[in-house]
Amino acid sequence: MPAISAQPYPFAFERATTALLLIDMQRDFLEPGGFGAALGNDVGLLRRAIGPARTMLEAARAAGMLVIHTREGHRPDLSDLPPAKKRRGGLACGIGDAGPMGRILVRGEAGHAIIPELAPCAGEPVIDKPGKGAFFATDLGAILKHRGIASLIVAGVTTEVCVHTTVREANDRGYECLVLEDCTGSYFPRFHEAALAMIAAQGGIFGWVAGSGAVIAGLASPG
Ligand code: TIU
Repeated sequence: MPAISAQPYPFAFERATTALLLIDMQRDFLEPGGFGAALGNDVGLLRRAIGPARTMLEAARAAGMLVIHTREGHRPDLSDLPPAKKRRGGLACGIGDAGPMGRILVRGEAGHAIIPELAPCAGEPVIDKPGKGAFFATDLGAILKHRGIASLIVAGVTTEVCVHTTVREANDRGYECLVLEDCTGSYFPRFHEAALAMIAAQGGIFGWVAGSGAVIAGLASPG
């Protein structure tokens, strides 16, 4: 069992019972013309996570760890889109509306896809989620249970929104969560820092925080 350097104290995990969870690394959040941009954000701020996340993904695959991807989005008929979520922000071009990458946050549209750098491989579950948390209204919990997963190494965007909501959900369900500081990102750098600090504060109230290098070194160790 590797035990890696992390905040607030070393994180121990078994390869066989740990999954890498990549949250919402979608074109709609990371490329111009999608939901992130519609909300007034600079999508470039998220892109610094792509390189480290790709290296982490390749290491997890090489170690034989389960990799799970999530995508935030809605049915084409928008029947799973809460009216409150549609209304929020009063956007001229919001969820379900036509943008440069197709209808925003709608399943099957170009913008809803995971960015090519982190495209899922055959056999890697992809969870389509209508909310911010990856457990809400999805079969993620069942998949983790059937695979015997106890720990989650979490990457993706955005740190304080979908990553945080998912880690909070996972923590309440009994999972040990490690959040990767260099493989997550926010449109607001100060929110990224605060969100990571909140995970590890109070003795790891939600889990652990580490850089991907520590995890990759741990996976390479014989332990
Ligand atoms: N707006 C924002 O920061 N995030 C989202 O809307 N979704 C995710 O974080 N995936």
